[in-house]
Amino acid sequence: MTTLFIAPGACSFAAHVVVRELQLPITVEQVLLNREDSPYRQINPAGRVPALLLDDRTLLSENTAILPYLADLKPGTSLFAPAGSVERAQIQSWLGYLATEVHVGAFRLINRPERFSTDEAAFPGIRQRGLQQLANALKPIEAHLATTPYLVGNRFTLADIYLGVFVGWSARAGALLADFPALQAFLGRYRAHESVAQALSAEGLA
Ligand SMILES: N[C@@H](CCC(=O)N[C@@H](CS)C(=O)NCC(=O)O)C(=O)O
Repeated sequence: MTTLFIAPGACSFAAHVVVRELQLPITVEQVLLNREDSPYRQINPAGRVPALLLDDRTLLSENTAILPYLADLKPGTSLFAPAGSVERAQIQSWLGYLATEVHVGAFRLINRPERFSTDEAAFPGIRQRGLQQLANALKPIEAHLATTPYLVGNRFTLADIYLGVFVGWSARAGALLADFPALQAFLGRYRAHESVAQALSAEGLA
C-alpha cells in the first residue's frame, strides 16, 4: 500500500488534499516533525514531509514531484493537464514559483530563522525580512487572481491546491492578507472545496 506522510498544517497539506480530491487508495499517515528520535527517520532520513512511500519502497519527496505524480495516477483529471500541453507547463510553473519564491524564499525566514543565523538576536530581523519577501512574492499572484478565480485554466488545479497552503499560512502571518483582497477571496473558495474541508478536519485544523 502506498503511504503519504504528512504533518498537521505543514506543506504536506497539498498532497493530502490531492489524495482526497482524487479519492486515491493511499494511506495518509501523520508524523511528528523535528524529532531526531522519530521512527519516521528510518523511512525518510531527511525527516521532512511530504514524502510518498510507494509499494516497491521507493521514497518520493518534494511537493513539485509528488503533486504531479499523484495527479497522474488518475489520467485525465482536471487537476492537471496532458503531457506536452501549455497548461501543464503553466501549472508546473506555479508549483516551482510557490516552492521557491514563496515557501523557501519567504516562509523559511519567517518560520525557521535559525536556518539563517546562529545569533538569536538576529531572528526578529530575519522574520521581518521574510514578511517583506512574502508580500513581494504574493503581489504577482494577487494581480493574477484579480482577473480569474483560479491560477490556470479557470478551474481548480494542483497549482491552486498548493497555493492554498501558503495563503492559509499568510492569513496567520499577521494582518498580511489585508492588502491582498483577491487572495482572501481565493482562500474562501479554497476552503469551500470538500477535499480541503476533509483534509483540514483530518489534520485537526477545521
Ligand atoms: N521543498 C520541500 C520542503 C518540505 C519541507 O520543508 N517540509 C517541512 C514542513 S512544511 C518539513 O518537513 N520541515 C521539517 C524539517 O525541515 O525538518 C517540498 O516542497 O516538499
